[in-house]
Amino acid sequence: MSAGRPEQPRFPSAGVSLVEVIRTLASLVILPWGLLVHALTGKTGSKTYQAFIWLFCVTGGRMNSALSWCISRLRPATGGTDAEGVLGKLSHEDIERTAERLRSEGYVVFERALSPAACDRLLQFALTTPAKVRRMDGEATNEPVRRVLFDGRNAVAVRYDYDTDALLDDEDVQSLLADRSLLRLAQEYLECEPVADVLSMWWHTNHHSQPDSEAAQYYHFDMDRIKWFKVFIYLTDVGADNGPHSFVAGSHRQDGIPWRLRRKGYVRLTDDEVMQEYGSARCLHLAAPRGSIIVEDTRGLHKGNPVRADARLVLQLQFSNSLFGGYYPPARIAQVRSPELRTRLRDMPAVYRQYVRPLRVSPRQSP
Ligand SMILES: O=C(O)CCC(=O)C(=O)O
Repeated sequence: MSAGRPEQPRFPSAGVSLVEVIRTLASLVILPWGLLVHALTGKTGSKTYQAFIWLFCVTGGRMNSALSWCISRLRPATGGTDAEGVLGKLSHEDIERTAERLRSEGYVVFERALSPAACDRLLQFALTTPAKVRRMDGEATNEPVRRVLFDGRNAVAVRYDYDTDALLDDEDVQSLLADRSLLRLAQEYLECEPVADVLSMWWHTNHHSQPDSEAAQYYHFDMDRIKWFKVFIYLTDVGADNGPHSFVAGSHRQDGIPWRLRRKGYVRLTDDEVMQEYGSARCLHLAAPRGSIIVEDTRGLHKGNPVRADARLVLQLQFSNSLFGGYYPPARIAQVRSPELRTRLRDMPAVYRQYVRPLRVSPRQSP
């Protein structure tokens, strides 16, 4: 027991303090109201969002499962077919198997899935498009946002982020957003019609060798949505020294993160805390060549490792079962450049409802 800090009253059998019980009761009142407001306005208030995160922590994910069950009944997936795309030529059985693996392990790696030509083009995009310099631990929060061209020999920060609007204007990114294999996997895993909602690309550099929490280099779980998966695409080779992505296998499952850690709330965790709980065999460091894709349920504990050699460039897509949750500023598809996206916007417009789209999606041009 830590010295000097009064113990909170506890419910001995449940290992829950009185403060936690009160917070849970308040969250149980706030969340249904917030869900109704979201259904009517599309907005999630900050109190509702806090209640949502806390109820994930208290229920070990059961609340998310219950809400996901409702969503899958309201907006059932239309899938059931084969799909060819960046993950390969997948039969319906392949897709079911991959979704099952995602359910049990929380991640699946597809080595060298994206073509070298697409990696080259996306790398070129990253080298010619200004990126936001991300604030590092200990830096003032009120500094104006700085956008610079990334220079690998003279990195000024640990992390550089690209604007979603710029990414949405790139043909390769558009093709990935419209990729049939990713969309089918999303339908299968989320058990509903998915929404493509968070899109980002960033560099991690060796600007300093300490883990930086602003750059997501401490273990954490995400709780932006009710259910989702992320698609991390390595656009540079990632070896042990290039900050491989780490994931704790199975920690995305119900009670996959123990109450001891969940009761801390939405915080960053040290390697020691995570190692003590899971042991090194479950803490995976996913080094892989460029073009490799990690599909991952980031409800499980994950992080980027500090870079000790060349910088790492990652593109990340996300597919979710709802837009309820964290706020992301509106982003816009200024021009539809990818024929696949043009088709998908016509056939599955709801998948892209997070993004402002051109008023009219022109029909496919005949050659
Ligand atoms: O960079 C990584 O590998 C992890 C990134 C991450 O966890 C995040 O951006 O939330």
